[in-house]
Amino acid sequence: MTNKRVCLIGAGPSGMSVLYHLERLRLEGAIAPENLPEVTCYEKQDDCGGLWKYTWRTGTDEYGENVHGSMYRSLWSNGPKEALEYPDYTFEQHFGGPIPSFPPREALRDYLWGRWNKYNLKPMVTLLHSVQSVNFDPAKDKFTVVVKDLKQNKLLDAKDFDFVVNCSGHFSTPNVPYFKGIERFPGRVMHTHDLRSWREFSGKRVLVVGASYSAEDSALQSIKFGATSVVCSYRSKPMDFRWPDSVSERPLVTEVGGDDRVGAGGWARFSDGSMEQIDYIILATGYLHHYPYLAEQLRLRGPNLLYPAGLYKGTVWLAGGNNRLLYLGAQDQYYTYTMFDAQALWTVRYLTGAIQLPSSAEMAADAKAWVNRAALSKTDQENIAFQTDFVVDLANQSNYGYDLDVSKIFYEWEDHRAEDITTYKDRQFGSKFSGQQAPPPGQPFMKAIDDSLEHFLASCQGK
Ligand code: FAD
Ligand code: NA7
Repeated sequence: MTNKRVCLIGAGPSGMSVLYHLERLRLEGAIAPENLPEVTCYEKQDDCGGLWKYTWRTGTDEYGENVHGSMYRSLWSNGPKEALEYPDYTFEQHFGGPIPSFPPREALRDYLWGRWNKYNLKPMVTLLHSVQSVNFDPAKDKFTVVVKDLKQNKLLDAKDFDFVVNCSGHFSTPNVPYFKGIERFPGRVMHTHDLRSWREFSGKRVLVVGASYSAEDSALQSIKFGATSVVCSYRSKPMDFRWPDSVSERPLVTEVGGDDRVGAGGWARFSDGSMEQIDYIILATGYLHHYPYLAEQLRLRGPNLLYPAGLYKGTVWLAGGNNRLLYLGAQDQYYTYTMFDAQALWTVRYLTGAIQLPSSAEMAADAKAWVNRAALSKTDQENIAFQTDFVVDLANQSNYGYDLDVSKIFYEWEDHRAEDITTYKDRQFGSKFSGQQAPPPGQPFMKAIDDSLEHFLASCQGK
């Protein structure tokens, strides 16, 4: 009997956690050789890191692939680092001392790499290879996967796999709604997926559509970089933060328009009948679950939810009944790195035969119970409690070895956000795993412009 063959798609935090636990357990001798799967990890970018690998590109890349990156310059962690810290690799271990609770993107990326380098994971990733199609062949009882070698511009021969682990992320294909008149709006219209720099908003009046994390950050970053005003337009409910005077909220935009003369501005009308003069439109309207390479019957669809339907343990794709397609990181996210990590260890235990699946009926009932509970979760507090239970359940099932519940940190973070949305990233938390209390940042978030690791570390030391 040959060992199971696994196709792992994507080398972001989720995919790398699968490689991490597999290699860790292999080195610990915890997996019998006959249970060790043969994993091939395909990553379409030229390096590991997923969204944390910044790219200046937008649209399509040099190989004609859709650009994966949705992160922009000047992105600081939106949650405290203490809420995403790996228990077996703390920030203190990585940086050799305390750092503030809200680091910029480069510092988080550096931290991720520190953990990946512990087991020299990069050579295990086949970079610049984009998965083009995944089909399940019932006759062979295998997945058939076609991959494109981007550098050679060549489709490789189809390969058979017993399992597919999809870690391709779901904050990469923008959800782009239409608003009446938008095709004649005289200013720039962009989705946050394509945002890279905030400098162009200096001196401008900005309309932000959306009322979630991207909308919040777009409003603050625009102001930070000199926008004169920001109007945020919500579909369901306002963010209702204590905004600076230059930021306001309106109900849903119903129409936009403007004057075609060069240099003239535009306007937006809202469902309460009010109007605003605007120069730019930022669509902070979220992302689509978009897996065009997966066969129809394997594709997860729908909105961004804490528990997408049809996934046992939020991971095993139930439709079709072969239970050998897994999705990691497909949830909406309060917990991030540690949630992916618990999911990854659960996945590794399943792939190596240490976790056995219950009957189809039991799996469907379990998934449905989570879906039903998620539907009843409305407030941030309830959502955090929900995801905590989800993560802890996965960790318990997979013998994770640490208590991943950091709900208290998230509750406190929500309180800070409600107190003052402009200063919550300047607050400090204590680490559950190192015991270390974070120092204040070198500069307040609303003043910090240089997002480089060097500058961040220098400003920490300057404190
Ligand atoms: P991703 O990071 O998206 O990685 C998926 C990988 O799959 C990519 O490398 C991609 O190239 C690859 N891939 C996709 N399709 C294919 C294919 N067909 N073939 C081969 N490879 C493929 N989280 C936080 O914890 N803190 C934050 O401050 C934070 N800020 C965020 C800001 C923005 C703007 C966005 C969009 C997200 C943010 N997140 C944040 C959440 C983020 O989703 C997670 O931190 C994390 O990156 C998800 O990891 P992942 O591995 O599941 O997916
Ligand atoms: P989210 O959290 O999925 O939020 C999307 C927002 O966009 C949400 O407020 C939606 O309103 C709004 N939306 C979606 N469609 C429309 C239309 N048609 N009209 C108006 N508003 C709309 O995405 P984010 O980009 O904010 O965050 C994703 C990740 O990136 C997150 O994990 C962060 O870490 C960064 P709704 O409330 O559904 O009515």
